[in-house]
Amino acid sequence: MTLSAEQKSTFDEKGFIVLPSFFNQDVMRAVSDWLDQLQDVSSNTSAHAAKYFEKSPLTGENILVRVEHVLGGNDAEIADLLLDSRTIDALTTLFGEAPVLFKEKINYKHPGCRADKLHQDQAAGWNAYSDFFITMCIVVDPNREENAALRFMNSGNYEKSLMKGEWRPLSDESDVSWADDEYVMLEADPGDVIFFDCYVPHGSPPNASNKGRRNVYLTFNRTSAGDLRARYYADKWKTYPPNDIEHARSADSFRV
Ligand SMILES: O=C(O)CCC(=O)C(=O)O
Ligand SMILES: [Fe+2]
Repeated sequence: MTLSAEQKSTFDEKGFIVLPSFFNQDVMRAVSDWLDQLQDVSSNTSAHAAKYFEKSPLTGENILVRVEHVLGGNDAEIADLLLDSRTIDALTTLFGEAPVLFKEKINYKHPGCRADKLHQDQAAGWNAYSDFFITMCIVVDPNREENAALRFMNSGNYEKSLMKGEWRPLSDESDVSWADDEYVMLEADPGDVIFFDCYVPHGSPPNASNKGRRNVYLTFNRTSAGDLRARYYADKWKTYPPNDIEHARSADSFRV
């Protein structure tokens, strides 16, 4: 999609833009069905998918919180739907050159899921790969205040570099007491998309409701930085491998 000059300057100033109804409801139904299949332990639709389970700090249950590395196997149809020419055009405008996929994940923010503490994505070890990334967040289920809608810094008042050390959140709070006037809550509907840079502070509270919400996060780098995905995942499997429901990690261990 061709972004306007105003959308581009908003992105440059604030580090994010919201594009309502970027994907239509047919596409979102297909994405929702795909996420259901990925979650189903008995189905083998995507043998390469890496699942992450954690113990809920709210309920004590072991729950799925994330699936990574989901494009590139037999998910080509979904990849075609999501990485269509509109997506590539928008990213090309925002980067100033063509994008390459760096990583992809689905956050299953099910009831009981812990907070995503306030953070910059770049702090998740990404400096080892490149100094600039843009993530496309695709909203699959309604994101509302009650089910832990994302909060983003809305003032542009952040540095385009790490504001704390690697792996450190910007706030240790699990609630969103950090989300003052400088932040905006992004309630959003299926098909809405948020493009955001790797430095803009954001996070969400625990999901204390009985309504899950799933968002897909596709992260890209500039073509000039190279094709980094295989190296990123090879490194990740060594330091933070997927697990299964019987070996759920504590919720304190989570990473971006
Ligand atoms: O889904 C969320 O609430 C936040 C996810 C996030 O920021 C991340 O995984 O980096
Ligand atoms: Fe994040």
